[in-house]
Amino acid sequence: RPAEPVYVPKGENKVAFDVPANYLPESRQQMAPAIVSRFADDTSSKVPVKQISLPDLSIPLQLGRREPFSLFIPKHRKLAARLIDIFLGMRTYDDFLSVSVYCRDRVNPQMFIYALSVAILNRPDTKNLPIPPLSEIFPDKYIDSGIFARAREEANVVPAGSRVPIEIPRDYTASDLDEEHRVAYWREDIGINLHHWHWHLVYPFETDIRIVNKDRRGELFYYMHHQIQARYNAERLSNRLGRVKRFHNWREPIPEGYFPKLDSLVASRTWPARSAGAILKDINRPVDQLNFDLQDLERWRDRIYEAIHTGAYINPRGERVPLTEFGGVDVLGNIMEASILSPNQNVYGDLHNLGHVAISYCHDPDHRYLETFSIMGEPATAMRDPIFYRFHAFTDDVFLEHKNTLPEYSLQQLDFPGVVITDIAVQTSNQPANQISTFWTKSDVDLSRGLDFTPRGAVLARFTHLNHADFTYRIIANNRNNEPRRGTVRIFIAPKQDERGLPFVFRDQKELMIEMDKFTVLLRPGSNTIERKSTESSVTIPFERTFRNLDENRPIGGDNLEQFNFCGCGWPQHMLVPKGKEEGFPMDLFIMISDYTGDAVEQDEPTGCKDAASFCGLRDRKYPDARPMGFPFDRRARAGVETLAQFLTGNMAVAQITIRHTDTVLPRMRSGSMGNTLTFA
Ligand code: CUO
Repeated sequence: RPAEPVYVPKGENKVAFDVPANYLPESRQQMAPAIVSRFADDTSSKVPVKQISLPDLSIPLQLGRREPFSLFIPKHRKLAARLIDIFLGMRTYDDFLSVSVYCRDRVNPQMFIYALSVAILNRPDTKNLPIPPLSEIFPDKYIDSGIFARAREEANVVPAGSRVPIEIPRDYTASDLDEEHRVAYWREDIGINLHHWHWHLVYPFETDIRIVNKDRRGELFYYMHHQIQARYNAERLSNRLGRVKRFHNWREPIPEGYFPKLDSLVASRTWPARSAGAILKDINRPVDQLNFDLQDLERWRDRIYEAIHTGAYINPRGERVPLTEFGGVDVLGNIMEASILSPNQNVYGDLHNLGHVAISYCHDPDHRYLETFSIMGEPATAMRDPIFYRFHAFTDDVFLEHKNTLPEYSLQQLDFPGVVITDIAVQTSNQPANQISTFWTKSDVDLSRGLDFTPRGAVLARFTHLNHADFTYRIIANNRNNEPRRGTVRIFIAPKQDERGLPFVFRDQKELMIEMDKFTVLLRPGSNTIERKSTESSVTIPFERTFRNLDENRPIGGDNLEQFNFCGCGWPQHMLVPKGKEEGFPMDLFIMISDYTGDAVEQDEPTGCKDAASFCGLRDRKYPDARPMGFPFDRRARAGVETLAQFLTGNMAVAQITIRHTDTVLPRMRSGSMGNTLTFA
C-alpha cells in the first residue's frame, strides 16, 4: 500500500507499523512523509495494520495526553477500565492490533501502556506476547532526572555502539543526615519497583470482573504486601534502624520527608516532594473528581475493625456474613484494597487506595497550586517513599488483627507423621557453612525505548544495586513411613534480635518471617538429602527477567524467547537476601516439610512461567498451595509457645545463619554464578 504512511512506534527500532493514513493523529497527518523518512533507515520489516471501524473511544479520551495517570484515582481507573474493555472486546488479533495502534498516539500514554499491558496479559491470543519492562518505556519513573539530559547528549554526540553507560550516582535522593536514607538503596531499587508495578498489573482491582476475580487475589494482596513489610524490616535491622512504625493516626504530622528527584518526561512535570512534618488534609479536587475526608478513611477503618472483631461483615442487604477461617482473609483483602470484589464499598469504602491518594496529595489537597500527586500515588513508584511502609504497616496490622481471631494451628495440623528433619544448612562456595554474603553490583538498563532521540540505538544507564552470592540449601529428612511421601518444603528466614539486640519472642519474630522458597519433594523411605539452589526460589525471577535484557543480536526464539516472555511479576533475585551487616547479621533459617495431602491443589499443570508463584500465583490457575498464605506463621502460636524453638514439630528445623555484607562493588559474573546473567557486560 504505497500511498499509506509507515509509522514507527517510539523506541521500536526494527519493526514499523504500516498504518492507514487516517490512523495518525490529525495534527500529524500532514507530516506523514517526514515521519516515514526519519524512521526509514531503522526499519527492517513492516507490520500491516488493518483499517477497521473504530469503537467509541470518547471515555478513555477524557484524560488528556499530558496529564499524569494514577490507578489509585477512581476517575482514572474507570477510564482505564473502559479502555481495557475495548481492547478485550476486539474480536480478532488484527482488530486488537489495529485499535491499539490507533489509540497509541491519542490516549494518555501512561493509561495506554497500563490498559494495553492488562489486555495483552489477559487476551487468549496475546497471552504469550512480551510486555517490555516499564523501566524501558517510562525510565523517568525509576531513574534520577539528571540522567536524561546526559543521555540525550550521549545519543547526539556518540554513535550507537561506542556509547558508554551513564552512571547513576548512589546517594542522589538524600544524605546520611536523614536516617531513613540508610535503606534508600532498597526502597529505590529498580527491580523491586518493577515487581510491585507488575504485581498490580497482574492483579488489577478494577476492570472486567473476569480479570479481577483471580483465585485468592484478596489474600494475595495481603500476603505479598506483608512479605514486603517483613523484608523491609529485616533491611532496617541490617542498617541499625528500628522496625517500621505503623502510620495509623492520620492527623499526626509525618516525620519522614521524601524528595524523589524524578521528572515525568511524558507529563512534563517534576514529581512533588514531601517535606518532613507534612500533615494530611481532607481531599477536594474537582479536577480528579476526588472528594473525601480523613473522617471517611477513619470511618472505613473502624468499620473494618468492627467486622473483624465481630467475625462478620455486612453485605449490601444489611445481613451479617461470617469472615470464615480460610476465606475470611480473602474477603478482607478485597474490602481493604478495595477491589470491585469488595462485598460492600458503601460501608467499607476504599481505604487502602484512597489512603495512597490522601498521602500523595498532602502538598495540594484542594488543587490550589495546580499540582499533581506525588510518588505514593502510583504503584510504579510508591515503594520509593518511606511512608509507603508506614502506611502498609497499618494495613498489615489490620490483617493481623483478623488472623489473631482465628484458631491457632494444632500440633496435628503442623506435624507430618513419620517425617523428621535431622539437619539443615545453607552453603555458599568458598564460605563457611551457614553464611551468606552480600555486596554491591553494577548493572545497566537501556533507556532508549523511553527516550525519543533522533540518533537511535541503545543508551545505557548504570546503577548500583545490592546482590548476594548464590547459595544452596541442604536438608536431611528421614521418612520413617514404609512408602514414599510427598511433602512441601517451606523455607523462611527471620532476624534473631530486635533493634535493642534482644532475642525476638515468637509472636514478633513470626511477623518478620521472610519466605525464601517453597517447593514439593518426594521423600523415599529412609534418609533423604534435598539440595535446592537459591536461584530456584519460588518468590524471585531471574535478573534478566526483571529487566528483560534481551540479546538483540540473536533472533527471538528458543532460549531467547524464554527471556522474552511476559512474566515480569516476581521479586528480583538480586534482592532475595537482606543486606546484613559487615560484622555479620544473625538470622534464623527455618525449614518445614508439610504433608502434601494438606497442601495439594488439584489442577492441570500451569503453562508459562511459574518461577514466582509464591508472590504472583499462576496464570489461569489456582494459587498452588491450599494452606493459608504465610503458613505456618500466619496464626498465633498454640498455648505455651514463646520462642521459635518451642514452636517446632519433628518436620521442622531451625539453624542460625549469618548474613555478612562486604561494602564493595564486586564485578558482575556471567551466567549463574551470582544469579545474574546479563547479556552485556
Ligand atoms: Cu501495592 Cu499500597 O498496594 O501499593
